[in-house]
Amino acid sequence: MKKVRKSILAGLCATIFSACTPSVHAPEAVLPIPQPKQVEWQKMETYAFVHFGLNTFNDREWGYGDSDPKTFDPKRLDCEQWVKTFKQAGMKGVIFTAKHHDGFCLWPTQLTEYCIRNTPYKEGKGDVVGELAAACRKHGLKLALYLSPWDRHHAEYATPAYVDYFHAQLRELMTNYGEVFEVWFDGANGGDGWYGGAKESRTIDRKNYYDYPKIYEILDELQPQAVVFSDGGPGCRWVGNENGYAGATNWSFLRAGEVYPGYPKYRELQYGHADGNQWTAAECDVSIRPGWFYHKDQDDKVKSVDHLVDLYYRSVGHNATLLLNFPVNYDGLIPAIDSARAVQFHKTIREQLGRNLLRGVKPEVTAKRGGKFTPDAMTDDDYDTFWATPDSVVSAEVIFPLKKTEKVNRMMLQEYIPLGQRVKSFVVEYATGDKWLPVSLNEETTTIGYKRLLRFRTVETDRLRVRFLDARGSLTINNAEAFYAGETTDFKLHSETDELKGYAYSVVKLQKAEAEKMSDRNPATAASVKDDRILLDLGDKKSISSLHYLPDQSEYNEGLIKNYEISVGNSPKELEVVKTGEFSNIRNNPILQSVFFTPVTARYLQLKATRMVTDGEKMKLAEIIIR
Ligand code: FUL
Repeated sequence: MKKVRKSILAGLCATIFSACTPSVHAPEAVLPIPQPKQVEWQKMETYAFVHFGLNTFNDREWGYGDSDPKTFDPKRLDCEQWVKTFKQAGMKGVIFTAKHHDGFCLWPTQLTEYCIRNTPYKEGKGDVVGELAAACRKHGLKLALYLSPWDRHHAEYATPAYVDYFHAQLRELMTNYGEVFEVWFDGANGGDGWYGGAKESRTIDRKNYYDYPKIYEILDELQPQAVVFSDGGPGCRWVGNENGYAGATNWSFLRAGEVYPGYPKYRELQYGHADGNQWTAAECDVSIRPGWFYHKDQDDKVKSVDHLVDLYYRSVGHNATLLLNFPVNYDGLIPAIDSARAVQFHKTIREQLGRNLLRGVKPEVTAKRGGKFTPDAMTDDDYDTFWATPDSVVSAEVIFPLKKTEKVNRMMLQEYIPLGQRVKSFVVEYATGDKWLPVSLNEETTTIGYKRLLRFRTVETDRLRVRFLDARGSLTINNAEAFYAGETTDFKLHSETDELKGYAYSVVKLQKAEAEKMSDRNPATAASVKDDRILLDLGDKKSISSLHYLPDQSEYNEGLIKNYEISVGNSPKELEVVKTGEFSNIRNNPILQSVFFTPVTARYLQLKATRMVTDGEKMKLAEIIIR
């Protein structure tokens, strides 16, 4: 009802305004942009993975391609049990291993005998893909399929004949089970296998062997709505780890053609390519147990609810999707403990993010485009309305006045990605008295994308402020929400002792005895620095994303840095600034100061004091930690 009235009103206003004011043009897209199917895919947010097959019955993670099909004998297989679990766990779909690397097909394929037709399951009449597809249809869950390009069973693997087989197999699978939302091509390939009894190691040209252009043609013909997963997409990309999280900085772009299965710099996939020209958002795959397939000895290693909740914030809340794997056991069921954890995980997220403190509030902004791109669009419930700044205005502030003073420790922001991902840097603050202070986070606030969730130390306030500092184009923010999640255990700000762990370094041009005072993990000793900067040498290139600075802790807190500039590089002569800013409130509260920046790989880091709290004073550093 609300929506109908709103759209009639909007229509009326549009007619009246267009009669008397020049119409406000919509922001231009900032390339690359997603295809509509990629937007729909990202809106799914969480979906399940199922690894099940001969491996399950042979206690293997990577079958060699020689396990006997007769061992596949799930006595109580029930795809509806799986699907009901996923529904209760808030999942929007399921991706199933129709064929894993061992080459065994869980549907009655006509193309190989190494398939379910030759198993005791339903006396060879079973079809797990078909049964799962039916259960999904019945309960309203989307289906997707994993088809391993690497096939350790097939005698002709590594020759052109296998590629023809693989394409025909894809065609068969994509024809018989209705629409799929994604097709999963795993990156593992090559190496040893059974290969029809040859038992040897075979290598392939990882970039060209499978003829991906042909594969895309097949999929465009048979499943045009499906998003294609592989290490480098093109539909969606691997996130570069199997732990279930994306970088806090996460661009939904890749440089087209650069990433392929086996890409050596795969850790970049956590962050995307900021200068990429192809929209390929990240998918975080992780198993609820240590292994992807079921192993009895992992029954006591199911991830805790806190762990899953933490991963949700670092996947969905980091502009990616969460693909959570359930190893089905040899009965053919998801074990009770796994489903209980998954359902509780979903319940916990719903509770934490249940009461949106920004719903319906009127945001105050420093830049307006006008027309329907009003600030109120950020706090309505409509995905497709958004606040926009005028063309070329890439920074602006938004104040969200709450209805009353509230405890707050979560914030959610969304950009309207159909027009591109834009925001490069932002800050979240809360009002206390007449001051604005930054909220305490444990990660950098750079990108937003489809969705960014922030967890921070609880504040009590009646106003929140987001300062958008930089973007690739005008701002297009369609949603802002804030919550009090309770005092939870999924999120721990690094404690002081955690913070004390970091890379070893030496300090260039500083006496060793003095330098040690800032790395001795003893807050009572502080290094005096004559210059306005220090250069730390990590000895080797390291992936770094934060600097932690404990100011002098002596009675009068000497040598406090007020404004800083951090630069990094691989030679002392070529340093690039990665972050500038101020250590807010350091005079009154000289606690550990943490600066997070976009992760970079570098050997040197320079901290420069561009302003001291007391002019003319030299820096004194109790501890400097680099992570
Ligand atoms: C990996 C595979 O090699 C694993 O067996 C599993 O399927 C996982 C999801 O992807 O690369």
